[in-house]
Amino acid sequence: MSWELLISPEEVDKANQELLQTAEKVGADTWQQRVANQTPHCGFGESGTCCRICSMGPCRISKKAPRGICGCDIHGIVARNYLRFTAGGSATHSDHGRSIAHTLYNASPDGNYKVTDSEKLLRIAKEWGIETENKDIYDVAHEVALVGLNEYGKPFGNLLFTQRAPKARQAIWESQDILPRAIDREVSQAMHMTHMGCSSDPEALVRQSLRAGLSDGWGGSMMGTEFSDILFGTPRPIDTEANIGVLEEDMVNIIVHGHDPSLSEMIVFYANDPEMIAYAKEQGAKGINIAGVCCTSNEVAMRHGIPMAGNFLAQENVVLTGACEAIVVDVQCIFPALGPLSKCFHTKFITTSPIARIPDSDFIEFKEDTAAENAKAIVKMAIENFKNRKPELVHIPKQKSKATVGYSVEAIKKCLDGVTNSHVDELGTMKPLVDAVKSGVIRGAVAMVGCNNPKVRQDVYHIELMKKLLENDILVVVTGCSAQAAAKVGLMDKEAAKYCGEGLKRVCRLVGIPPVLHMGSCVDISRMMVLASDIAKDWGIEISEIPLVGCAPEWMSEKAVSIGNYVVATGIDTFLGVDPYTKGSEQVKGFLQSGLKRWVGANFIVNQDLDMLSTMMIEHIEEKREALGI
Ligand code: MSK
Repeated sequence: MSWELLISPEEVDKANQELLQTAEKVGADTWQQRVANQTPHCGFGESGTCCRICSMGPCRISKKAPRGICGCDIHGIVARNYLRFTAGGSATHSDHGRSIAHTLYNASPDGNYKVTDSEKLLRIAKEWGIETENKDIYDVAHEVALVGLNEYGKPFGNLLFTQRAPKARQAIWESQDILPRAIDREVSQAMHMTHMGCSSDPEALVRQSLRAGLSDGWGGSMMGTEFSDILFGTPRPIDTEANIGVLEEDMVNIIVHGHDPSLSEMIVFYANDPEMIAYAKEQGAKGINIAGVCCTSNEVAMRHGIPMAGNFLAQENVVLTGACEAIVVDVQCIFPALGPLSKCFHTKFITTSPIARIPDSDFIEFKEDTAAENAKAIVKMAIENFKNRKPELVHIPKQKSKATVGYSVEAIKKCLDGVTNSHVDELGTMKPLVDAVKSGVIRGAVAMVGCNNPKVRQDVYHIELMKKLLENDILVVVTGCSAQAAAKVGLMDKEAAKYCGEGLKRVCRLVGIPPVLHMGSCVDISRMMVLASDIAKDWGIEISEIPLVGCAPEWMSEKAVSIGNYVVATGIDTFLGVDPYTKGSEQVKGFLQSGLKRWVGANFIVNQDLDMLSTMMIEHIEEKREALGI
């Protein structure tokens, strides 16, 4: 099959090379150089067998020294490291959710943040047993936010959102003793268990990894997603463009990067302010162009159609174009390298959160009550910086693709309803999709997520796997940097349906969707959990029986490990292209890559070989079909 519509990896490499030439010209440091400096990596660190939890060490486990000074063996050390990795990710996503909950708590009709999706707000209030009759919508919002905030530290009971899962899945969590309690408690317990002199039993440590992960996916992340929808709108399909070519040579380019939409929404709003546009023109630009990087990009693309400049490993590229007036960041996945790099150009590197303080940046603290002034000041700063561009350094590679993004669960159901008229309740149903899978028109689905990692050729694993799956009539749903990888090369263009197998091609054309569905940012993997739950309920089977697998071929962050834990604990086999520092222990590897099947009906599969990954995913989906007799 020739995929001539798509931008090829060779074309991407060529564009990257051009930008690296600019880096060389200005003496800038780039991640490509730093990877070379850091290679080879430490073998102990890579296998998870270095322990620095107390100050007696660090202890490195080898044949000659099989135990740490406290006597902990290799399995305990690897499992403790794994749990700490998970806890870091769970804390990060959940704190993002907490900050959105605070924003919702402070929303007011005449304030900076308002309720946009009152339907969703009322639905969640009902779900949580909050009285709504004759109440002002903002009173309901504050009550919902407060109940959400209590989910972080409530002393008793389990997380409310876990009740969204099918009963059978909830029973598995209960019987395996991994049903999450308060969100902060699971992270705290993870840190306590891994303190010197506590747990060294790998099974107990892996079990807590699942529970801490679940408190993220069915707690903090779900809160982040749902409350963002209430505040900024539930995504609906919208057209946009992606890749570095979305930067405009004659406009003020402002890049938003990070994760929390509270910042980017305000920047987008003020960049469209006629007063600001007039000011940009006064300064010699044709207007203001906002583009996104990483998950912030997903957030504003799916709600406003803001173009996506790139994913994680493209963050330095936007500065290297020499045409970036400001890169504005909030939290997570931000290279500290942006500080010194921006100093080689005219670019303003603006940090906004006390959680992500980075040297060589301009810090403008973004607060809920001063959000409008903060956003205006940032946009103004970028505009005034336009005149400082060095024309001899400006080079924007001409690469961009069309994309349709914004497939929330609600939007997917609406699209399906549109063609089948199967509308059964206010939210629609997954039945048409289930029927397409049952009949074999679609063989199954893959949820592809996660980052870039220089251990893997950038974006190539994401893209090549997607192509193989689409040819085999397997629907691909994506989030995070995987979503941008797809959008950048053209896989979210509805025209790309022509490359799918006959069945999937028919479905895409009938429903009017691209073959790769953009479901949002990293916290929006919680949308995928709801999707899987709704499919299981509408089909009448358990989640682990659905011909569905997860895949994070280029993952790199602690958040991705937390995600992996909750996706597997939800019953979805998950394929990884990068090892989570566990290969040092046969026992831990054994739990993660097979033992979990007995506990939760799914496990991890780790394989660095691209062809094997795709073959195994397709086989897995076919095995599930066979087990269902379809
Ligand atoms: S931004 S966690 S690099 S997906 Fe969510 Fe991308 Fe990974 Fe960050």
